[in-house]
Amino acid sequence: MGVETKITFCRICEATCGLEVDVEDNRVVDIRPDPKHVVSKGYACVKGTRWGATQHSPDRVLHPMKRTGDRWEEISWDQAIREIADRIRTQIDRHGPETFAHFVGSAGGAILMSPMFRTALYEGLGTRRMYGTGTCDTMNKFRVNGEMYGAPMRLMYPDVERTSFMMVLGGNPAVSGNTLYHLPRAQERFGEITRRGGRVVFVNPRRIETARAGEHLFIRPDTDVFFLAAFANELIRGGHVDRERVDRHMTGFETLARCVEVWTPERQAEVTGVPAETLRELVRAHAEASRRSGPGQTGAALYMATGVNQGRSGSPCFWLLEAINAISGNLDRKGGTLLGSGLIDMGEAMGELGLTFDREDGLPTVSGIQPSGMLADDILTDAPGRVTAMIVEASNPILACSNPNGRLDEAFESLDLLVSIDLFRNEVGSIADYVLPAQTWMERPEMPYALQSFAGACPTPYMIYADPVLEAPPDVRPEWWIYVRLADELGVDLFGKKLLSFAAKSYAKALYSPIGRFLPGTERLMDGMLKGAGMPGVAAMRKDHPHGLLLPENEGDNFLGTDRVLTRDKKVALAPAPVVEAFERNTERFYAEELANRDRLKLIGLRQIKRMNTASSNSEALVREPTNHAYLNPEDAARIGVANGDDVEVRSDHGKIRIPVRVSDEMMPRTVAIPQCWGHAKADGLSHASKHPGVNSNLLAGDGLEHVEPLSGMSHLSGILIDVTRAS
Ligand SMILES: Nc1nc2c(c(=O)[nH]1)N[C@H]1C(S)=C(S)[C@@H](COP(=O)(O)OP(=O)(O)OC[C@H]3O[C@@H](n4cnc5c(=O)[nH]c(N)nc54)[C@H](O)[C@@H]3O)O[C@H]1N2
Ligand SMILES: Nc1nc2c(c(=O)[nH]1)N[C@H]1C(S)=C(S)[C@@H](COP(=O)(O)OP(=O)(O)OC[C@H]3O[C@@H](n4cnc5c(=O)[nH]c(N)nc54)[C@H](O)[C@@H]3O)O[C@H]1N2
Ligand code: SF4
Ligand SMILES: [Mo]
Repeated sequence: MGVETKITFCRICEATCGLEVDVEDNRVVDIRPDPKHVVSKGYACVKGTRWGATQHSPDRVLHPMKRTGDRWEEISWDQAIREIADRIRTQIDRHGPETFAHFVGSAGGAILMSPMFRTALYEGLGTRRMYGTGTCDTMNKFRVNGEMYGAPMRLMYPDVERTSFMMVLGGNPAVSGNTLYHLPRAQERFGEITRRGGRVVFVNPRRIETARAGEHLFIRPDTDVFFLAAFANELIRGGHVDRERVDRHMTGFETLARCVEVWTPERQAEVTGVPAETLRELVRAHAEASRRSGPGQTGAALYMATGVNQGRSGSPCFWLLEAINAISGNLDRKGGTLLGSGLIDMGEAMGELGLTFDREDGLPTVSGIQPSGMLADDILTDAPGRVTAMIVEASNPILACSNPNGRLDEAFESLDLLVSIDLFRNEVGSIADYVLPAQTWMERPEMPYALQSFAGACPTPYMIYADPVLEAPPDVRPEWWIYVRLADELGVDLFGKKLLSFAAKSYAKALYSPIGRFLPGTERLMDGMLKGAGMPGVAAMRKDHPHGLLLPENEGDNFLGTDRVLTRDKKVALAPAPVVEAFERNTERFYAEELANRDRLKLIGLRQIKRMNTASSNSEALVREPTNHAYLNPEDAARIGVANGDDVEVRSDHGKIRIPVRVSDEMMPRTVAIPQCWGHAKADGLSHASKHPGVNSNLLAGDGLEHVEPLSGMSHLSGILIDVTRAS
């Protein structure tokens, strides 16, 4: 056959970098960055270029598997679907529909077809128990967008290409590939802001890799709310408010001003560690940039990511951040923050999924996602409606979610039915009743999902379509197919429409029968979506734009004062009641606690370039280190009496772990970072990962109502109080 080079894009993280893949006999021979990709322009990281080892891992699950005791048995799809459907039915008959839950992980966020059919199946069965790691990373943003702009998917992004002042709190885009807006080549693009005379400031308890592109400012974990409140207050007191814009397009300014007025630069400095004068100087620079307008030199933008989202004040923080962008006149303006447009208007389309209060504990379900921090409670409770059956798609919550003292292991083990849809038998798969083998991203046709294709959160607007690079092994299936087959077996109507449901089920049944190869693939659906939005269809994208198609730039001035503001009065709500109320209820109390705990250590996470959550730990091409480490500032290490390589015991209110130390002046004093998503001690299907399991830091995180942010259902995963001692 010889080697053939195929053009595609990586779907491991949100950067979705362009790739060239050399393929021979349906095997990856080499992967390189695609120099012609219209946005990533020759950038890709090692996770993308070394994907071959994961793709062709001997551990990959290639057939439906059933567990009986310790024994795994290969079964047919017919048997798997029949038995799983039977057992779902039994549980629902016994306990009601809410007993059957779903959990989706971050890899699920890149799969275009799955969400539609997954939701249709669960809605058809009448259950809303759909959990996900969305409540580990970003649900606070969707909640606040709903409150301020009228829909969770009204998601602004910073205009990185034109801004002259950018501040990034709690993200490390050069390593993470960024989140909630498209930014491959992050380091280079932030560097360009500096080169054209602007400023980029990274506010972070760790001197992060990305900070090499600009300035870095230490902040004590989980204190951003005080910093942002003081920033807003200084901005208002200094007269840097765009009154005209505020009066015309926004409500609640006076309430906002009243909320922040007690938060002076001096007061915040007591707990954040950011000197009052530094904050004042930043506000002046921000105000000056906001007034500027010139080519490549206009506007200011604040952005925050998971480090802040995972604190106790994730929603109030995002509210203050968005309010600062808005009142300073930077919202909907070049160089500030913009609302993109995608193939559909996701804000409108997802409206009703935005926010529901279907839980008895009063926690909201944001964007249809139940709080992962309540999952163990929801399983282990005796109350009617408890969860007894669950499908986990593309996730490994046992390592990824708060798991105080192993409580989540216990919860999963107690389920009457557990199904994992995955490439591997991970920790969840190992205790599941069935593991169903999924396709990898190289085996699917795709456009980038949600934020890019549908919401257009792209500073450089573009579109791309990629054919499958490899033919999938004969017995693996796309996730959507599994949901449709289950719906068929359970007699559930999809989308509440008999005819459409019948068509989907017949199609799924025929797809893997002898006539399957004559049927059109799912790219037909994508073709419809593209053409429906006035873009070239799949054939033209494939032929004329394999490296992506650049779309018109977003010039701003297309949101405020238009129907795209989805609040009832069509104005941006600067003081949404539930957020203001939470801010007022908690902030003084949290401040007092911060003052009392100033000398204690706090734990944060650390993403590493070679590891994608738990999903790349089995890659021989990526992971060689035997374990993760606890990173300590030299001052703290000396006080505790430890040096590089010594073991420490780390204790929180929820659990304890033992882990070796690395001493690093990248860390802020009194802050300890431990890379999360290690601790592969129990997976029976990850042969490489089990040789260097490392330690699960989420055994130290709490769960239940007290450790879930009440506005958004976000888990408290960053800024956890800990004690560290030398291990005996
Ligand atoms: N302390 C702390 N904990 C954290 C975090 C933190 O910052 N600090 N981050 C949190 C965040 S943001 C997240 S998103 C979670 C991540 O946790 P998860 O969302 O659970 O994510 P992964 O480990 O990336 O993926 C889990 C599984 O997806 C499988 N997979 C990969 N591709 C596919 C596919 O195409 N189809 C299917 N069916 N399966 C696939 C992989 O084999 C892997 O087993 O961790 C959270 N945990
Ligand atoms: N290499 C790699 N890339 C990934 C992932 C991965 O596991 N590995 N995971 C993917 C996923 S699921 C997601 S959601 C994204 C996340 O993308 P990012 O949000 O960019 O992720 P992180 O690198 O964890 O950045 C969080 C930062 O917050 C800082 N921080 C912690 N606590 C605080 C705080 O209280 N205040 C402030 N200001 N900063 C704080 C941490 O030091 C860290 O640098 O990354 C994705 N990309
Ligand atoms: S940054 Fe790395 S993992 Fe993320 S899309 Fe690009 S190549 Fe893939
Ligand atoms: Mo995430």
